[in-house]
Amino acid sequence: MTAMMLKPHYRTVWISDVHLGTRGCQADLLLDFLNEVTADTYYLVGDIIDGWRLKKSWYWPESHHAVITTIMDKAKNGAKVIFVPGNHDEFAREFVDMTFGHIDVKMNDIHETADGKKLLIIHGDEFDGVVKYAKWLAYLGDTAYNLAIALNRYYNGIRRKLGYGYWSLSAYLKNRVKNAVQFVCNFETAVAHEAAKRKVDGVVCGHIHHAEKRMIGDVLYCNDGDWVESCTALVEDKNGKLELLYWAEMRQMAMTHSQPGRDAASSPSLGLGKLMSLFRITGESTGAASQSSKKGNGTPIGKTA
Ligand SMILES: [Mn+2]
Repeated sequence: MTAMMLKPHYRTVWISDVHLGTRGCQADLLLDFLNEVTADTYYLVGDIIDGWRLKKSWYWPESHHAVITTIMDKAKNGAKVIFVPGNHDEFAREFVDMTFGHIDVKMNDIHETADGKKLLIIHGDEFDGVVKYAKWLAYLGDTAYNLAIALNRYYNGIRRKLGYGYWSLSAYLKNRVKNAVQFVCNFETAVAHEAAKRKVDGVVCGHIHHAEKRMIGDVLYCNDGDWVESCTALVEDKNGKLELLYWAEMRQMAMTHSQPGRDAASSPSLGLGKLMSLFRITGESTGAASQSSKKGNGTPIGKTA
């Protein structure tokens, strides 16, 4: 618990797949993370703002806006902030090599750790096509592999011009749960392959919402996860040591205690049968049951809930 006394400071922090502008985004947890953790350099590794979803329907609560202003404040106050756009915020790819409010926009980047490791920083969506056809590409070799990456870019460019959304790997995975493990594995291999080709020591990416840090061949593969489900960040300490932080788990206790209104919402964990009997008892004692029986729809429990 002594760690709670001092706010942790890191040399570098990587976050991605925040999906601001969607209901799934865990903006409150991310704000908590940004307030509790400081760093010299922040990498925003894509899909920070969900432009696709915002185009369909506008959803922009205060907490989502606060994430942007908090990051911009950090940049203004001297932290280095580098934004590598992803497929969901690819509108920002038009501004690559420009600076906005002290935030550098880059297509990709090379980060050198304190102990001299070179890491390629990419979002990772360019490998979607490779992941889909990984088995054939393994046979066909590097030329086919490079062609697949180019085709993927071309294909999504056409889709965009026709007004379709980006082909989403995560949505694809959710519909094919059985193959999800294989697909994640294919993605990781494809990204590591690219890093090896570029002769770097490792790679940091996002995109598949699956935090990971492991060696793939000679390449250190890091995925900083997401802020929709797992709420994870990759961090580098002053010695160059890399670590994944599972913020939702680390802060779970503090967060549940700071939300007093959550007791009612968590009661379904009692089990449905128990919950229904609870409603029946309270319904009878307050006379709600007799009211609903007058309506004659016979579902007092559903109505009171
Ligand atoms: Mn993505």
